[in-house]
Amino acid sequence: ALANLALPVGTTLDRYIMQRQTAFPYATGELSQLLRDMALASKIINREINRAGLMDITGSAGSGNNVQGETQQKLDVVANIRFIRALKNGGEVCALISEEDEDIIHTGNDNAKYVVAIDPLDGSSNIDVNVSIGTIFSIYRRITPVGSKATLADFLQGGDQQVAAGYILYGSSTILVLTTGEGVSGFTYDNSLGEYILSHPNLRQPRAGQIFSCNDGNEADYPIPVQAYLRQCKQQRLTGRYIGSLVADFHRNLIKGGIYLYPQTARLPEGKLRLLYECYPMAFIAEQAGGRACNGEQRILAIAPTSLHQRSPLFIGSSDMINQLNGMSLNG
Ligand code: AHM
Ligand code: MG
Repeated sequence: ALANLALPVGTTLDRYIMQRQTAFPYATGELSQLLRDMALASKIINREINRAGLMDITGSAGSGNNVQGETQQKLDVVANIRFIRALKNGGEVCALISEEDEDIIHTGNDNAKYVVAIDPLDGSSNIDVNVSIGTIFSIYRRITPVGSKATLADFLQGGDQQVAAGYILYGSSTILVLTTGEGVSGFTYDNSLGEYILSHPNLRQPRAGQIFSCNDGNEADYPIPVQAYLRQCKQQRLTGRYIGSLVADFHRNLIKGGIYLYPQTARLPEGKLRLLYECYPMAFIAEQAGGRACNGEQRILAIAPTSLHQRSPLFIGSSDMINQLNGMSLNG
């Protein structure tokens, strides 16, 4: 079953997905097609992002480059429209939820088996200033009968039920990081080929690292044990790095080793990040890479969800660092 991990660097995402599918003789290819649809949508977003500076400052240039009939849109709205369209056209998704939409979006493909939760363009404060942003997605097999309309229950299965999750980081290069529950692989986008190429097979997060990432301006609001942990990081002269794009901060810490913290604050008593399309998918990837993710009390993936857009505190990254933070919480 781990055949996919043996694929060499340089393999295209398409071939990787194909190979994976043949490793599962009963797979029908629908998840494979869905992953391809996600990749295609992300290429379109990548194109839009790279043009953003030319499009009248991320708004519309009214040049016909915009999503049809949707001029004067911000990039995050454009990304949302693109992903929804790609998943509708792809046919493998019966419904999705998005950070940009209050309610469940039904694609009309009631015979499809999968539902998707997505943050189409995360790190919105960075869009206008040319700093890295990302897309985050999470995929479930529906639990309602095929042929019926998907319901809330399909989205509130809990993080441990995800069949796949991934993110795309639009950074100094564009990379797609993916898990289907058998480890984590990273595919760097080759612009000239229009292909994602396997560049980071079997990604493993270092057990510890030198980096802590949080919005230090909020420190006085953090729970006392978190403050104590941060004090320790600073006493040990760890490096503070915070981009303000979860995908970029997570990705750096995944590669180099580190911890990302978004605790509850006075202004945001549940934390800021959204459980279904930010915390769950990142937690799935972290655990699959040997890292950990918790909310200060339990594993993120074990949290029982109650609503589509609920928030959660998030502590995620290198296992030893999360363990140490949890130890401080226990000792108060
Ligand atoms: P967004 O979904 O509105 O972009 O907010 C999510 C982002 C994360 O990417 C990032 O880690 C966090 O918000 C930064 O928040 P803050 O500016 O409070 O530090
Ligand atoms: Mg977001």
